[in-house]
Amino acid sequence: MTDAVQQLVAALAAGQVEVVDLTQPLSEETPVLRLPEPFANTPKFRLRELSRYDERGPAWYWNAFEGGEHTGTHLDAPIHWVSGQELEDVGQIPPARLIGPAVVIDHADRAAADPDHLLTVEDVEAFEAANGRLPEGGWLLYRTGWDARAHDEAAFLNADETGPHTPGVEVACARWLADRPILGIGVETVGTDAGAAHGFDPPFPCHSFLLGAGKYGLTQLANLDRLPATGALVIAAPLKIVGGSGSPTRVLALVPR
Ligand code: 23J
Ligand code: MN
Repeated sequence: MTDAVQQLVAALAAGQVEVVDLTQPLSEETPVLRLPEPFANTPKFRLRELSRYDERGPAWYWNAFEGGEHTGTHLDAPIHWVSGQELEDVGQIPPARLIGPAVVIDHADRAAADPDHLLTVEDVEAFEAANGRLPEGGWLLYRTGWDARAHDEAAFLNADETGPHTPGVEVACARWLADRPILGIGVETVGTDAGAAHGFDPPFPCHSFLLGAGKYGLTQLANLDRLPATGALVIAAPLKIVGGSGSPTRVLALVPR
């Protein structure tokens, strides 16, 4: 008899478990959210070279980096939103809550037909009827195909004179998800809310309801098309920023093969 961790080690070595990287590359090209006036905006990710085997450091290469907490693939902690202001900051999230099962709802076809497409309660109930309940202590990952645009900021943000047009979640669905026993929602877009969600009632309902319920958001995910509808295990590892509202995050999925 081997223990569960040894079984996982053996399954990884035997190729019975694949590691899928759900993280987008982090660089100066990584698209970031753009809020309208008068709101403050987040800086882009940037590397500043300290030395590269030169007079500043003859045998070593290293950089300083800067960027917003909410840059690229990142986690939103409950304290990010006013509704969760008394709840956890990103450094306080219990580590056991950074590992959990995930299900994938795939609306890539619908988001391709309508960039303002919204997930509804009925959609999630139909998913549950076919696949079982949303996982307790796990993620709802919402595939929209938007990851294919992540290398092109204009296509990714998809803004025109009426504002950004990217898929998201209906107000009633965000309210309903906040009552489920999930860790939170993960998306492929720049934020967990739809591009048009500044005009919803309440504005930014995913942020408002889920973070207010102590849940988390994961954004700018990649490779959700490589996950099964159920059965993956997700590891989301944000930096342990003391007092932070969120952090760039390495997100990995373990998938049975
Ligand atoms: C601040 C204000 C609005 C939004 C956001 C941040 C995010 O999407 C985020 O990264 O949390 S919509
Ligand atoms: Mn965020």
